[in-house]
Amino acid sequence: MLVLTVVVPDGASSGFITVKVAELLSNEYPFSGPGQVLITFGDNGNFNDDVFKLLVNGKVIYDNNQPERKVGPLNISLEDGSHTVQLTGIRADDGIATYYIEFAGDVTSVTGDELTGRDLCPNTHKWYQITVESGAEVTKSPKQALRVPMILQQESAEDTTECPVTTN
Ligand SMILES: [Ca+2]
Repeated sequence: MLVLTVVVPDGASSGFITVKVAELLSNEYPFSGPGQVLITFGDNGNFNDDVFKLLVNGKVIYDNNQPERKVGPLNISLEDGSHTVQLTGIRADDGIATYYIEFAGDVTSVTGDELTGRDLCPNTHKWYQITVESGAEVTKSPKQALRVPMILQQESAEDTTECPVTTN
């Protein structure tokens, strides 16, 4: 057996590797790199005041104490298989923690909590189990199926708050 060291070009995520010697072509060797998952999340309430933290497989991906309408898409490399995504509430000053999360890229399924809501209160969590399959993005259609359009949730002072009110 002959061992060859092959450098896969940047940007190639899956396909076949062949070796060409003179005019002779080898067999095709299937190749797939890690899956590329795109995660977008934020505050979709009409008041942009809520703060969330994102973890994937227990590792902090995004942690910033500023309310954001839209964080991402964050590009995360993940091996094929099942992975855990966690969105944690950090701040919801008005007591209504409006959130959304979207998955795109090499994701074939998402299960778990609601992808949008108004109850991601401080120190609570939303959990998602995603299945990653490298190269899925190119074969999947339509990939928008896993995404929710940004429609702002209405919040007003008359609304009942979803989060326990803390007095400092
Ligand atoms: Ca809010």
